[in-house]
Amino acid sequence: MPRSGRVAIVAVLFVAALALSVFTAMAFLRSSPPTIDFVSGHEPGTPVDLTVQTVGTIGFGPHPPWVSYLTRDPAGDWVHTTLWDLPAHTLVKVTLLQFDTGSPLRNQFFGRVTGTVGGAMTVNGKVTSLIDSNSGNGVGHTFTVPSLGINVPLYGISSSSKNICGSAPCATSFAHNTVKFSFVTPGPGQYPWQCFIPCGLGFLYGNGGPMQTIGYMDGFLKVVA
Ligand SMILES: [Cu+2]
Repeated sequence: MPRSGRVAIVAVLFVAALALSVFTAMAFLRSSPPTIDFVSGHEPGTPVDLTVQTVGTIGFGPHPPWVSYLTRDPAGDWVHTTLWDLPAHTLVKVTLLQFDTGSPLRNQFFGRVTGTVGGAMTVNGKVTSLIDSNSGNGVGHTFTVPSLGINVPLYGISSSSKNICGSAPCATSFAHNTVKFSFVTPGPGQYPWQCFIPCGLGFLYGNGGPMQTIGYMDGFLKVVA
């Protein structure tokens, strides 16, 4: 091959590599999940209704097999995100639809409900403040805001359920547990929240992948004045 031909091939490969790098960088920058706005139009003194779901497999996006949270926006659409703008000093009434199976906790501490109004939650309508994960279906995920002392263990569905949801968003016709609790937002600030069950299957000790990725098992309460 003449020298000019080789130079042309190297040049083409270089441009292709450069384009791929730029594309990858842009894809990374674009990948931050959206923030759901619960502040605009909020009447001071009234509670905010927050509905989220936990799923065993998200089923779409860059990591279809990963576990994830999803959030229902004020228009009623499910959005793949864990970022919420919330008004300060406001009661947040959470409905959490848990579509995933569970397992015994490695740390029983996370079986206790803390930091919610009344230190309790309801699971399918029954008031409780503790899940003994060594009996029944175990715990699938937690909703935990460490800086606010909030922890809510999410009771798993039976692994022998016939209608386990395989791809999000999951309709309530699939096997699920309905968990309800309330908490009061603090003053303005960014408060990280996450699941504390090592639910990242296939990662070291279950703590990688979705456990470290905002939009899946981590998020932020963006509390604004
Ligand atoms: Cu989890």
